[in-house]
Amino acid sequence: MGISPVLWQFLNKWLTSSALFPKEASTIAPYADALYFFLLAMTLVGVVIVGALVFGFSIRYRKERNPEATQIEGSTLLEATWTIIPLVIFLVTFVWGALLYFRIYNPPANSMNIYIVGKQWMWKAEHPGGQHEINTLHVPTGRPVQLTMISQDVFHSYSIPEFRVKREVIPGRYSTVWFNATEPGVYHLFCTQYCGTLHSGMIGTVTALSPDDYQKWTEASTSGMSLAQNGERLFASLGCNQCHTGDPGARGPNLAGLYGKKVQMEDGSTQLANEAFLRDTILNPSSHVPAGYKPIMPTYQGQISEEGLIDLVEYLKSLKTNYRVQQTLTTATSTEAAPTTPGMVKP
Ligand code: HEC
Ligand SMILES: [Cu+2]
Repeated sequence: MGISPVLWQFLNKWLTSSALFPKEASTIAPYADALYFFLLAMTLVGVVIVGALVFGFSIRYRKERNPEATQIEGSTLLEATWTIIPLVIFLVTFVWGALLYFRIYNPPANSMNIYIVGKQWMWKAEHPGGQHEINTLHVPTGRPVQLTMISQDVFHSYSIPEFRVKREVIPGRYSTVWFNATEPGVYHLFCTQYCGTLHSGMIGTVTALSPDDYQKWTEASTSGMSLAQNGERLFASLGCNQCHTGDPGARGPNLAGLYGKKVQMEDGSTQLANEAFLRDTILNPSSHVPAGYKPIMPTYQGQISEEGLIDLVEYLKSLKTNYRVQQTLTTATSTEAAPTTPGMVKP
């Protein structure tokens, strides 16, 4: 920051208290603002210099004082100056912006993950413990929170101005963003991508709670089943376990420990088994055929909701050893008679 911290705090306080600027409520916010104010300051400097020159020259070289136009052949020094100084400013802005970009788009490895599903016209949030929310999001302060987001229909954009968070939410693909909330409070949540008639109503609140209060909130709003447990039930009711038994001779590959691995594909390439990979193998299995297997897995396109896919992905992520796959086989027989399964697409 170019200006003194005291002056900075004063300016910031004044801007937020006069409602000209959203509060800074995440660790990234001061950094985003510093760049923003730098850009603003450089723009003002440009406006002042150009404005003063236009104004001054039009007086100094007015017709009465200069009836005959003078031809000036140029000055290398002058031209070099007005090229090099802006170039340095732009390069500084570029490097600064790139560093900030990487900070904003690379979640720390220890972030907790919350899923967001956008649809016309609401925001659904799914916590790992199975808590569901609509148009609200509860997060703890003081730790990095990653949002893994996807849209069920059109493009949306998830924006929390006080956290300086804004990211596109795209149909068919996970996008992520992260923040570390610094102050407990209730903040605005907006959709910032025009998404149809009720776009302006696609708003909500983000509640940042102290770690203790967050703990209490998760306990109070639990649905009894974590995402992975929901996924385990889906895995059984969709018949995934008929092929993915975890046995060496099974028709489908063993899924235990798959998450985070580099998978050797039939065509010789390798693919990283991340969330996007797991989701896509369920929808487009033929584009992810591991070496040694035949493309016999059916596609589940149109049969599982986005929430169901999240449950399955969380279940597959939780499969560290073969033990749970085997356990699923027993669960399968006991849930077979269940009439409806959460996560299935409603007809
Ligand atoms: C008919 C048998 C069959 C069923 C049913 C089946 N799969 Fe598969 N699965 C396979 C086979 C074979 C492969 C590897 C070749 C391919 O992708 O088609 C595979 C691949 C996968 C992979 C990638 C594994 C890797 O190592 O790259 C995942 C993840 C997966 N299946 C999950 C599921 C889930 C979740 C379900 C249920 C919604 C399911 N499968 C249902 C046979 C099946
Ligand atoms: Cu929207």
